[in-house]
Amino acid sequence: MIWSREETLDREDIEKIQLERLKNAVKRAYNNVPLYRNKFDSVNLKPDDINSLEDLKKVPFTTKEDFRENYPFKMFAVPKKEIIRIHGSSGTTGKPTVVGYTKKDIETWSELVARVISATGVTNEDTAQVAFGYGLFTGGFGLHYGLEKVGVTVVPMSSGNTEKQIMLMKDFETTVLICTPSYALHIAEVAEKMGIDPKKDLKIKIGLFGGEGLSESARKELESRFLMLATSNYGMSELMGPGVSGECEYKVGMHISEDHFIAEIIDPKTGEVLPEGEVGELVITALTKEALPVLRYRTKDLTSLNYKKCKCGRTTVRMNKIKGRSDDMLIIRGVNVFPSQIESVLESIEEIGPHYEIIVTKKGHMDELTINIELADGKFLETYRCLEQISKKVDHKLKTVLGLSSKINIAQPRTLERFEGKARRVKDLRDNE
Ligand code: DLL
Repeated sequence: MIWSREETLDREDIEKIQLERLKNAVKRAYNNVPLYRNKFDSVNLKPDDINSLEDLKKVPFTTKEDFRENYPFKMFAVPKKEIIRIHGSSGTTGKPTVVGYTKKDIETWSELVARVISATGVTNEDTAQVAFGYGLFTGGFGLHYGLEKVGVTVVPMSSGNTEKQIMLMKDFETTVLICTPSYALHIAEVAEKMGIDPKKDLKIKIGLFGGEGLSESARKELESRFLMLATSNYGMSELMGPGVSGECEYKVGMHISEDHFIAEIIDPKTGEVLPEGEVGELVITALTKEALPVLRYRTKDLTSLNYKKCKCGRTTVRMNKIKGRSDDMLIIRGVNVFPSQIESVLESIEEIGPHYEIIVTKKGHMDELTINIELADGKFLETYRCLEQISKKVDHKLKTVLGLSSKINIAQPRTLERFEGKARRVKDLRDNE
């Protein structure tokens, strides 16, 4: 279902709205946030110089470091008394990236999430279990308000407590599961251990998965284990949280709400804007955020854009699956390795499941790459030859793609670490040695 008329506007009409809102967003940022005033002044730019969407290219980028340096509230463009909510994303180290919302921001956020939810086919007839954490993380509350706006019956279960989660899913006849894909896979396994067959005993028909990528193998596994439509949706705290984009029932890219966000793809090295279809770093300008204006935010997420009208009737630009992050590149023995390359190799091998670990260590002066994989099915454990063949296959394919040899450890089904939120699959232990 299409929630808002704005999702189906002609390009000309979308751009008209974008330009008007962009001019306002730029003025709001320049007049109220010293960081933006300084950035504009440093390149001799005034808000009045922005007169077309093309002019956006003149605006300097905003980065995660800007948030860190302006911790906690210096990015806010409104007096503190107008802020009604604070969220934050935990960085790997130290202090969180802090974001704030006015009353209107919360309304906008709910609207954006309502669109993402409706695009998957969820309606007010549904019961949705939110298994994202409620707290500083934007996942729980973000989805919650959007679901209420659509009129869905919400079960605010939060993440964890998996057995109870499953019991309630069964008793409440939950039809929509909302969490990270990693956690959904874990829920399926725990259910089976409890003697509950997710296909028969649960009524989940739609999964709204986000906060991390949904690989095609994980999608396939979730769809067959739950008999559901598994969809991916994208967002980030700095841009509001979930609700930036989401897949419709056709699962051919995530629709971006363009009346609220302008998306660009840049070359992460040069900052140059790339044409439609090319892969690069996603840069987003938020057009309507009041509390915390964000101009040309470098998300570090690598993807490409597609402006073709979708079969669902939406005209909004779609972003393709995130191919990795520009900052998650590992340098192993001088070779640039993206975890997403390893994931796509593993995905292509049917004997192994969607859980894996990438471990980088140092032996003397040599970097070592170890990949822990898990068998999809215990039957492969039966013969040593079988295991050896799988291991050789993985090593060979990885060598072809990465140009590096790696050590492959094969674990029994259900033995690698499982996650209740976002999975942490890469462990670079070189600094610890
Ligand atoms: O993860 C917001 C969110 C919550 C989105 C729930 C969707 C559902 P952060 O914690 O700030 O915010 O992390 C943002 O997560 O830059 C991506 O790298 C990654 N990410 C989020 N959604 C997806 C997705 C939330 N669908 C960071 N596919 C982003 C791939 C995703 N990566």
